[in-house]
This record gives sequence, C-alpha cells and structure tokens, in this order.
Amino acid sequence: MNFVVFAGGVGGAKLSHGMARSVGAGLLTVIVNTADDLEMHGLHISPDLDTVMYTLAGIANPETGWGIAGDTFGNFEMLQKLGMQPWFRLGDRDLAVHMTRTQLIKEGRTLSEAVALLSQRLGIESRILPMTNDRVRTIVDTDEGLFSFQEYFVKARWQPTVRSLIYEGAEEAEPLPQAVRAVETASTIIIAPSNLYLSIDPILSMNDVKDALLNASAPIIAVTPIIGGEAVKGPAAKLMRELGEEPSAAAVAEHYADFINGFVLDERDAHLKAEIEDMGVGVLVTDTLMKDEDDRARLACEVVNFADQLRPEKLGGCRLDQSALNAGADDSKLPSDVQNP
Ligand code: FO1
Repeated sequence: MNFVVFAGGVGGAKLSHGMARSVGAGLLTVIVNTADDLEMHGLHISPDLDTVMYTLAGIANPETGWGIAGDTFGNFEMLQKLGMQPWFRLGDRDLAVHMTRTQLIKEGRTLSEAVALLSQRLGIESRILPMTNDRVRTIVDTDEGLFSFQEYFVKARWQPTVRSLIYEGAEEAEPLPQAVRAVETASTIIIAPSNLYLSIDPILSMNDVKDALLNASAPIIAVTPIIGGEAVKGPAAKLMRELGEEPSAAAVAEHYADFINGFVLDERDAHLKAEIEDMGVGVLVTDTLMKDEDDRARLACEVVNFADQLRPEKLGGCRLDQSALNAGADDSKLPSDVQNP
C-alpha cells in the first residue's frame, strides 16, 4: 500500500501529518506545490515544502503553521536596523534550512535531492517530493497590477482583487518523475484541504499530472478547504469570489470533479451532499477541522477508510497508531544538530 497526498501549505501539511500517523510514515508520499517558492537574499526558499517538512518533523510553529516552533528572528531585526525594510520573516533556524538547500543546489543537486537530504537530516520517514525540479512561479494578476506570489500573499496581505492567476513556467516544466510514478502506483490519492488555485492547481497545471490522475487506478479523494462558505485558512474563499466562483465546498468539488472519485465535506455543509453526489462523486460528511494532532490522524483515517469503500477490493483501511499520537512541536523534538546549543 502506498498513499499519495497533493499538498500546499498548512492544511496539506496537517493532513499529511495525520496520514503519517494513521497509515505509517513510510507508506506516505507528499507531492508539494513549489510555485510559491522565492529567491531572497540569494537564497532559494520553498515555503510549502518547508511547511510540510517541519510539520512531519514535529517542529512546525503551531501558531503560524509555517516556520519553526520557538524560532527567533534576530536576522529580521538586524535587517530592519540596517534599513533593509524586510517584509518576509525568516526565522534564524529556518534561515539555516534555506542556506543548506541553496548550498546543495549550488553544488549541483536538484531541488528534490536537496529536499530528500533535508528530510533525512530532520528524521522524516515519509517521502516529500517537490512537484518539479523546474522553475514554476505563481504570478497574481490583480487590480493593482502583477504581483509575485509572496508579494501578493505576505507583503500585500492578499488584499488586492485578483483577476487571474498565471503559473509561469508550468507548461515547460517537467513534473518530478517520481511524483508521476507515485500517482500511477498509489493505492490511495488525496488532494489535501489546500487552496485550490494557489496550492493544487499549480501542480495540476503541469503536463502529464492531470493525465496521471485520470489514468490512476487508485481512488482519488479531495478534502474541502472551504467550510460554510469560508476558507479554513487564507484567501481561498476571497479568491473564489474574485474569480467568479461561489465560495462553497460544492464549487471546490466541481473544480476537481473530472478526476476525483470522492469528496470529503465538512459536517457544517452536509446540505451540499446531494449536489456533489449529482456530479458523480462519492461524499463523506465529517468534521474536517484539524484543531489538534488527534484531529489530523482521525480525519486521515476517515479519508483512508472512505477511499477503501470506493474501490472494488478492500485494502484494510488505516490503523491509527496510538503510540505516535501527541508528537508535539517542541524544542526537544529537534534533531540534536538543529537544537539550540
Ligand atoms: N507568511 C506570512 O504571512 N508572513 C511571513 O513573513 C512569512 C514568512 C515565511 C517564511 C518562511 C516560510 O516557509 C513561510 C513563510 N510564510 C510567511 C508563509 C508563506 O508565505 C505561505 O504560508 C505560503 O507560501 C502559502 O502556502
């Protein structure tokens, strides 16, 4: 059995963490959006990859969802003092990850090789794959002009009204071959409750990915990032409105309807079940909010069991590994080489 999760930032990372605990970390492959990546201070920064990596390593900052728990921002304060007007907050420990990744790439490794090495050094058993080793960048076309993704998201606090999204480089990019292979051989494929336009569509927009999903033998399940017409986190609902969609879980299901077999709908939206079933998509109604680590594992387990119902022969569902519960994000979880001296 092997499980594949398509993920962006925080929602994808949380569900991946739940999957690692409920099906076993070694059986999990997470394919991660890299269209949010940026170059800053000469460093290659991969926010979504790092959010997944830190979450699976148990060192993610629980308040922000991104960055490292307990990190300090001495470099940021110094940049301010030096009049650099920094707007993207890189924690001091986080910075070490960007420095390592950038050095590995400069030495000739690919992004995926750098991620594999970083994951190994952070003690992560699951396989984290960037969607591609090529350069793909989300450009946000707004009423205030074109923005690079992080300028829109962080600097402009996602306030400009979006007219369209451009996944620059996606057409020429080669999806990571291991990611395509993982989709082809998966026993279950999950589209995480990540932003459909900013996190999942960049992955789907590359050649071969959609075909691999359409030809996959595994059930494909999407988990809603929208509850009661609002995004669980971030600008998904606002973007849906601005791009002419009704911000609802049903519209998300419709967005994915040509390749998913099942949709996980939040219990607060149970009234949308029939509408989604009419799209030819199976529906699981449950509590999709992941407020704590047990919620993540519970939701992951329910998704896996739902997928099992959608295939002709059962694979035995998930086992919730109680011993893996409560792996909190505190300093003691850091491998010794990244702990404070
Ligand atoms: N998000 C913010 O809102 N403000 C920041 O200063 C910020 C810094 C940052 C640094 C490293 C990193 O990996 C993520 C960071 N994020 C920050 C989050 C990031 O912009 C978004 O969460 C994702 O790109 C959207 O999925």
